[in-house]
Amino acid sequence: MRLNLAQKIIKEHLISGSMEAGKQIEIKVDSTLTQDSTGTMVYLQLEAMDIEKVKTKLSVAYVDHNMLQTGFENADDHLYIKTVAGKYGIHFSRPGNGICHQVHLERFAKPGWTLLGSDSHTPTAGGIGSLAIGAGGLDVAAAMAHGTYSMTMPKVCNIVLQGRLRPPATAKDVILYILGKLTVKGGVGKIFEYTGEGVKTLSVPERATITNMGAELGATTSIFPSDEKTLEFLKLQGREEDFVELYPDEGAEYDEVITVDLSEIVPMAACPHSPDNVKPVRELEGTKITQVAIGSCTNSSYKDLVMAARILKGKKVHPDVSLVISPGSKQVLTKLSMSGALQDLIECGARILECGCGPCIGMGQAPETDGVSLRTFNRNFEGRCGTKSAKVYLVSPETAAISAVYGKITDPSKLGPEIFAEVEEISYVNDNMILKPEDNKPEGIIKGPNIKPFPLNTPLQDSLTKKVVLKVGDNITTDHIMPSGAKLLPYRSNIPYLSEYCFSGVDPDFPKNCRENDGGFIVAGENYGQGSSREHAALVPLYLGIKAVIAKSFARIHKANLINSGILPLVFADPKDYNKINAFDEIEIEDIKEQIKRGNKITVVNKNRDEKIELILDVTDREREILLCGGYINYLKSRRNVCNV
Ligand code: MIC
Ligand code: SF4
Repeated sequence: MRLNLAQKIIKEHLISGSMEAGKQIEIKVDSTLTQDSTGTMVYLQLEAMDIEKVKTKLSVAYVDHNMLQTGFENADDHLYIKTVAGKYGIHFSRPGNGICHQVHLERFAKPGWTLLGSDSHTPTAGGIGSLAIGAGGLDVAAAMAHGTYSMTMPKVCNIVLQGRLRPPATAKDVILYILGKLTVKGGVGKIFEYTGEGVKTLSVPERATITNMGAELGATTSIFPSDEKTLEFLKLQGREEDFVELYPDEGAEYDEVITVDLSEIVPMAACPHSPDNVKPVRELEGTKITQVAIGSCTNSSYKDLVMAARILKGKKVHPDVSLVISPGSKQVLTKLSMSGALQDLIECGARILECGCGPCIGMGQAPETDGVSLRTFNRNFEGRCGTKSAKVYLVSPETAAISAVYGKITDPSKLGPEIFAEVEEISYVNDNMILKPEDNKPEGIIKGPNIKPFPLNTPLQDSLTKKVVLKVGDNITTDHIMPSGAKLLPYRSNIPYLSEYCFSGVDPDFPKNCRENDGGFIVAGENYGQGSSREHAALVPLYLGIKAVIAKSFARIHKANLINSGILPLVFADPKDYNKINAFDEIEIEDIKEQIKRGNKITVVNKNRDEKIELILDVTDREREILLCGGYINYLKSRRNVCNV
């Protein structure tokens, strides 16, 4: 059989199952990454798994999200992660070293390897030919403990790139264009595999911009072949020995084929408040802006920032605009200073932030009331920037930089050709902020007072009668469920504290209603839980007593997080039945264990209408077991009796 690239890598790592779309498979995990805002939970869970050392070939713990240290909380988290990394044989990337995905691409990611990360943008490493998947914390902890990961075999969709980009169009515009076509749920259950003549014209960081935002499509991952461009990137990073050439087999088959002509791509922007609300920049020209933010794991490579510097050189940031720049890695920042580009950025009036996620996750730089912010990031959900009334547009660094000068959205097409001369790849290497396990020998694991135990569910009851404590519409994000930002991120290790803010932007009474009704059910529309991998969006509802979410459909990582937490992800057999349940209706699920054991059909009764509704529990046999046990940790306990939580 002629295999595509995704199938080739999966085949090489397959432990059990068959590579048929929709079937359960278990694969070997070569490497993992965590970041601090999901990492504390991951490591608490890893500790509960009672292992000596990680079973992966490489695991890296990054600190890049919770970088503001306004109190002891974030610093406590950093210290906990550092000590736990030392104990289990995990590399520790210190605060200041950069954003996990950018640093991983530069220093660690390898073509042909599997990577599981507790962050939804882990597929960034698909730009170098890794099969890189974002997952919930428990799955990543389990991958470190056992070296394996179970998932549903996705469909593989081929995106054939033809032609070459015509400046000022960029890789960011390509993925925005694809998002506009396929929408934020267009990738659910799929891997996007890029092929075609156009691939050769894109550098590894450009490819990584595209695979990074595959997360916004809802895809399991996205991947590029490993070719001469990959070799060039690895060589400049002193990692030539990590190179292997990887292509799909000649005549490989795909479940779907989409063709994109790079030469037709023009500068694009995702308008408020969704990454798929895409328009050509020229249609938005003249929109007044108040903030420009350049950076994030999508667009903070050396080339991205050099392009911004070239455009801003000798100019002045518009008086009505605040321009902030957060470089993706310490290597990028150092190289910018060596090449003089940093000087151009500082001179024009840019505010240089430290290397990290920063404004992308609302860690500072929240815009003013009704502000309009142009960002090179990947998500523009309402309120994510820290200001609910702000409007966020997602664009390329080129569009962002020129707009910062004019104070309004500006099409970069007016820039002269000299701006678009070739930019050399990042050739600078410095790992002195990466602590190797052999150099990190803590005396013990240090847990400050902010670090609280994670909540555990109880095995499923025989029947459940609960009120619908919340009814929401389509595309609810994990930012809606468990908001982040500078005020809440410091409490990612403190579920009781976070629970007071669950759904705070949607229904501030949600925690109270859960408490007064002894938990309950949530009813939702399509694509519930899109966005981040944060399992807090499941752990906090678990803590508040949520037993099931009944939705028209779910986003992949969030569905896995609900199952791992022992919360039932139920889907309406007929989406129209969404209208048959109102907030505060009482729903009864009788003989639930028996129903789950029998198959995937679950019948519930809306007691307020005395009406039966058919639901589907679309899970694998393993997931069925996990739900019956009341979540993954209980499942592990029941199987191996090794957990000491
Ligand atoms: C995000 O971009 O939303 C985050 C913050 O990186 C999340 C992880 C988190 O919530 O900590 C993600 O994308 O998974
Ligand atoms: Fe960090 Fe933003 Fe990337 Fe998430 S999307 S990893 S917050 S830079």
